[in-house]
Amino acid sequence: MPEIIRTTCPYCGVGCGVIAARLDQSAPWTVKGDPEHPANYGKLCVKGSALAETLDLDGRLLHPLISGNRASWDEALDLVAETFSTAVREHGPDSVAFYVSGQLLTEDYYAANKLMKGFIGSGNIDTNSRLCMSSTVAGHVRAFGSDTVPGCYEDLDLADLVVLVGSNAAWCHPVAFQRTLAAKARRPEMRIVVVDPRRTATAECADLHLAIRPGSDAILFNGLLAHLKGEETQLDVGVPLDQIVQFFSWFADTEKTVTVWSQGINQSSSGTDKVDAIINCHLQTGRIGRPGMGPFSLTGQPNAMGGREVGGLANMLAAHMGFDEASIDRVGRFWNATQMAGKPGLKAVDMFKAVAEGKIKALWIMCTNPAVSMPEADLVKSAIAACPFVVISECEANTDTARLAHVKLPALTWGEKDGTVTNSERRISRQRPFLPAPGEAKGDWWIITQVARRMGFGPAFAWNGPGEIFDEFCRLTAFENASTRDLDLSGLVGADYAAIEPIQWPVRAPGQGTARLFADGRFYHADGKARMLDITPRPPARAADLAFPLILNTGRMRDQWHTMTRTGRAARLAAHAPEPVLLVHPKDALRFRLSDGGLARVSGNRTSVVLRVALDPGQRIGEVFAPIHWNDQTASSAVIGSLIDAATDPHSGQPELKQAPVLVEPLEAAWHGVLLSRNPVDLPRSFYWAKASGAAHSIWRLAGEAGEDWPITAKQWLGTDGEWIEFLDPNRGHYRGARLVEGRLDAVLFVFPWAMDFSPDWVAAAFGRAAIAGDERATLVAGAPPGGDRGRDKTVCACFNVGLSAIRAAIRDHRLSSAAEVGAMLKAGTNCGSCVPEIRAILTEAAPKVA
Ligand SMILES: Nc1nc2c(c(=O)[nH]1)N[C@H]1C(S)=C(S)[C@@H](COP(=O)(O)OP(=O)(O)OC[C@H]3O[C@@H](n4cnc5c(=O)[nH]c(N)nc54)[C@H](O)[C@@H]3O)O[C@H]1N2
Ligand SMILES: Nc1nc2c(c(=O)[nH]1)N[C@H]1C(S)=C(S)[C@@H](COP(=O)(O)OP(=O)(O)OC[C@H]3O[C@@H](n4cnc5c(=O)[nH]c(N)nc54)[C@H](O)[C@@H]3O)O[C@H]1N2
Ligand code: SF4
Ligand SMILES: [Mo]
Repeated sequence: MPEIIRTTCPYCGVGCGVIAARLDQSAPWTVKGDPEHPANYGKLCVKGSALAETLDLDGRLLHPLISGNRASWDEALDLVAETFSTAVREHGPDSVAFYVSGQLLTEDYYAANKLMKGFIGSGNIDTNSRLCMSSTVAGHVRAFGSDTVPGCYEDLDLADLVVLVGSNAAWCHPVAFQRTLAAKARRPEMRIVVVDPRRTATAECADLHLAIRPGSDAILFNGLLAHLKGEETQLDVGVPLDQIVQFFSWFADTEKTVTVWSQGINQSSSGTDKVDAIINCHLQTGRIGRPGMGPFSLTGQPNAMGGREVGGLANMLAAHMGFDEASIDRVGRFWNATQMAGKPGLKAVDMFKAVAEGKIKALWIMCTNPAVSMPEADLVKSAIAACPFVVISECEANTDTARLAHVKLPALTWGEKDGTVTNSERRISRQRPFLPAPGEAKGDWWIITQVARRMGFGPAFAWNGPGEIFDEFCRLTAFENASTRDLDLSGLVGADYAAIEPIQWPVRAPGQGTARLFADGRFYHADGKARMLDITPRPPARAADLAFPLILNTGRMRDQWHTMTRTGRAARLAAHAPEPVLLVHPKDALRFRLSDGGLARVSGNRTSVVLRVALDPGQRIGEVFAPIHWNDQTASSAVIGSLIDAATDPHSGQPELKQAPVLVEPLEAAWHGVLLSRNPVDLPRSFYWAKASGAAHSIWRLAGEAGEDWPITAKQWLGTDGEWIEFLDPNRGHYRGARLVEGRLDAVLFVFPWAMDFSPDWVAAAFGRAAIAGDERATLVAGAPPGGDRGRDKTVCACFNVGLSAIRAAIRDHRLSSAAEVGAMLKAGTNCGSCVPEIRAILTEAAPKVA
């Protein structure tokens, strides 16, 4: 019998509805967009489209572990409860902490927050949203008196001007961005402005791109505000004056303007001020809360908003209430709390500092990987390693953080877990399970509830399922609200949990969501008015200097999600960017002696990483960019958080993750290699490697400074047994070795004396075969496919697997001149559209140059 489950994508804050389906119990699950979900109307980006390729259980944590040994749930839960209780008893409530995540479901989050703030009695629960949204939260609260996102995605359809500031939405919020482009295609008079120091895929689609000096956004928006007030304005943000004049006049003249922002604004030591500098311009013009206009923060994680709603940030209490006396009293009464936290707890950066100082005796990390994602990641890692008791709730057995935990609790993940999430436009949607729980894995809400009961708080944690938690949360939002708080879910109290349809809060009556707020000019400050903040722009905490002459900008790649624990499973997603890169302007490459495709050592104050150089004229001179995804499981040394100081915003506590001074030096390698292996290989960290998923194998790109005796080294890594086929060049610059086990290909290693873009696709295909025929064996250790070209073809369109060379050839042979024509011929770019900017760039490059 066919099965069809409607759920929500686990990745970005667009919050697309997806349908998981299979024809019968023996058929594989397929995933497609839900045509009825208002966040995406059936569209999915490439990450969403590849979800069905990420469902295998390889590397999953399936049983509770105590000090690496399998334990029963009872043993593990008892130990966690006992250790936290003892720490609280001996050292007080503030000696323990939870560090949680915007990828938890609302019910998990609510339970964790209630346990810490209502029963343990400390504010010490903070979330990775501190690294993500906290400056927007602080900016909203200062301006509006509440953490309210005023508008919705429909405003992107209706706007005549969309300004994207510090947002690479083409890659990070693809479905919302494609929706904007579709609106522009219908109404070509609509304009898009992108403010970003580098020329991103998003900027490629803009009518105007302001490549401002990093960190100068508040100067720009202060200047715009002055312009809107009719004042003479002078400003220097590092772009030509005519571009500024153009932007200011478009903004001034366009009533229907939406300003979208994301991490280029938030991840700054003055992020809160930047958020308010943007909001000021909307308040000044009254462009807020009405169709087609408003300030619009795009949230990152699938439930960044839900976490804010339940109070997952250390400085919020619950249900959009803060730590004022009346709220503490109200929430305490609602919860029947035995021990209410009386003050905000430690924010992420301070929390890990307290861990390092030995002040935190027991730490519980849920659904996040701080050893990779925190600034000063190296120090965070050693702090976690030194903490007397660390618990992790994870679905993966071996993340950089999980490796350091004393107790590992196996959590359900997407496809298995059950609950709700809230997207960027305040829309609450259900995540529903369609897969069975693997091993002994349990939902995060269940794990937290079990620990709470064992700590003696049973009556307050008596829930039997996430539906009961959600109902309690809805009742809290309504409790003594009387329209004093924006977050009101009274219309969902008593709702049929299984059947909840996507709906935007506030929901004051059943079935009645709210698309926009503030159109009536009423805000949530006591006087009902909004505040315009007087902003004094500040530069980033540290400038480049002689020792660290370049500014490192960091962020995301199109086809990977954070520390890759899910997207890293899909070979299709790995193809777009198989290695950790450093994007460098050609002039900086010349200045710092870096070559395209070569390696670079990038150093901060304490540590360094090794990345693959890619020249990119879209970088500002003096600025380099590195993606955040690679970690100790996927690369020899690429945790870029270890290069970044933990300078934080004074209002939000959000760290400055976008501007870090670094030193970049070329790294000359004596050899380069590519390794393909069916089984895991434990490679030393003494040389460069980066790992990616293939269809039936993993693929490592390698390079090293010291020579090796390859026939010996190869067997040390891969094993001496089995059948080896080898080729060694007399001058020892080339080595190729293949290992077969019972006739089946197990591993192949290629070594060459220079860096090259080498992808042995014909060897990769051989991993899919049960046996390797005699005449095929020699081709395994040939340097090129039988009669073919050995260069790696860069995947441009991951949805239809279309490579760069096919696109170039089609443009050349058929004289194609638009992305639409390329799409019509090759299908490239016609599904999620994320690669359309790249196709446009290829067209531009191929276009005849006009003198
Ligand atoms: N593919 C993919 N999509 C994702 C994620 C992912 O991991 N992968 N993660 C999700 C999450 S949690 C988040 S938070 C979002 C993040 O979404 P975005 O914020 O759009 O992504 P980032 O790449 O972090 O950074 C955005 C841009 O900020 C720019 N920037 C840097 N400094 C400045 C500055 O001083 N001023 C301005 N104006 N811009 C600057 C960078 O050049 C970068 O292009 O993405 C979400 N979506
Ligand atoms: N330099 C730099 N650093 C950054 C950023 C940047 O732009 N630059 N961006 C920051 C931002 S915006 C963010 S959001 C963070 C993200 O950083 P992290 O939150 O550290 O990254 P993830 O890889 O998403 O970690 C989620 C973990 O939860 C696990 N997991 C998945 N599903 C479940 C589940 O249902 N339950 C449990 N218990 N575990 C689960 C996954 O296996 C994974 O290990 O990184 C931040 N760090
Ligand atoms: S835009 Fe892509 S990653 Fe984001 S929710 Fe939709 S399908 Fe998922
Ligand atoms: Mo994020």
